[in-house]
Amino acid sequence: DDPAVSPFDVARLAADRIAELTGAEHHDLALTLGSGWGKAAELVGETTAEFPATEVPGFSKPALEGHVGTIRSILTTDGKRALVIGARTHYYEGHGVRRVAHSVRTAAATGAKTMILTNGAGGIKEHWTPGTPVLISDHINLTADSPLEGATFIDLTDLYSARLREVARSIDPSLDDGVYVQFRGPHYETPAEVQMAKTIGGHIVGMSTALEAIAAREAGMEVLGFSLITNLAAGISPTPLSHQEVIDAGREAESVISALLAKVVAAI
Ligand code: 6GU
Repeated sequence: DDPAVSPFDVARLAADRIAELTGAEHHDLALTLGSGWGKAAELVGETTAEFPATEVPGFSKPALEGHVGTIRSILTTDGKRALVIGARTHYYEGHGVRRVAHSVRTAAATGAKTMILTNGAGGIKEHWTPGTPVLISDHINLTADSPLEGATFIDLTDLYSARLREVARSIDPSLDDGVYVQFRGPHYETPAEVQMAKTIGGHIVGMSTALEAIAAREAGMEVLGFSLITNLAAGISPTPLSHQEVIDAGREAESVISALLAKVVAAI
C-alpha cells in the first residue's frame, strides 16, 4: 500500500513466493473464482499445491463467507499450469485499487498469459434464471476509479477477448453474453440504478471484475470473463435480494458451471 513501492514489485515478490510454495517456476494461465465458481478448481486438473492466500505477500484476509481464501496450482491433463485464485479483494472493502489488482498482477508475474475472471452477479435480462452462466462481452466501470497509476493510457477495445469467447462458445453454444456493470457496493443497487445500468447498455450488475480486467490488460494478458447470474437485479426481480440467495444459487449451479469452466481451460 506504500505509494513509494511499485505494485509490480509487490506482485513480483508474490510470484516468487508462489513459485516457492508450488515448485512451479511458471504458470500458463490464471483463474479467479468468484461466488458459485469454487468447485471448478477440482475439475480443472490435478491440484499440485494448495495454500492460504495469506501466505503470499500482498493478499488480504478473505472478507466474506462464500469467498474461499486459497490459492492452488493445478496441472491440467494436457500439461498446462493453472494458478487458481480463490481469494478476491473487493473494491468495496475499501483497501484501495492496488489490493484489488494485486492478484491479477501476481498472476501475470507468474507468467500467466490468460486471465479468467469469474463472479456471481445480478441479471438485468429477465430470461436469465438464477444459475445461468453468462460470458462478459464488455464492461462499464461505475466505480469512478482505475487500477492504473499515472499516465497509463491503455486501449480497452476487445478487453474481453473475442477469441476466448469463441472458445467458450465452442464448448457451450447456448452461452449468452452481456455487458458487466461494476458498481462499488457493498449494497445492492436500487431499482433506479438498475434501470440506469440497463439504459446505458448494461446487462449484468456486480461488484468486481472490471477493475481486475483493466489491470490484466495493462499486464498484457488476454481476458475471459464469466458471470454466474445468481439472482435478477433489484426491480427486475419480483422479490428483494438477499446475500443468502446469492450463495444458494451459486451452490446449486456450481457443478454445471465448474464443468464448463474446466472444459474451457482445456480448450485454451
Ligand atoms: Cl443484484 N448487484 C450486485 N452489484 N452484485 C450482485 C448482485 C446484484 N447479485 C449478486 N451479486
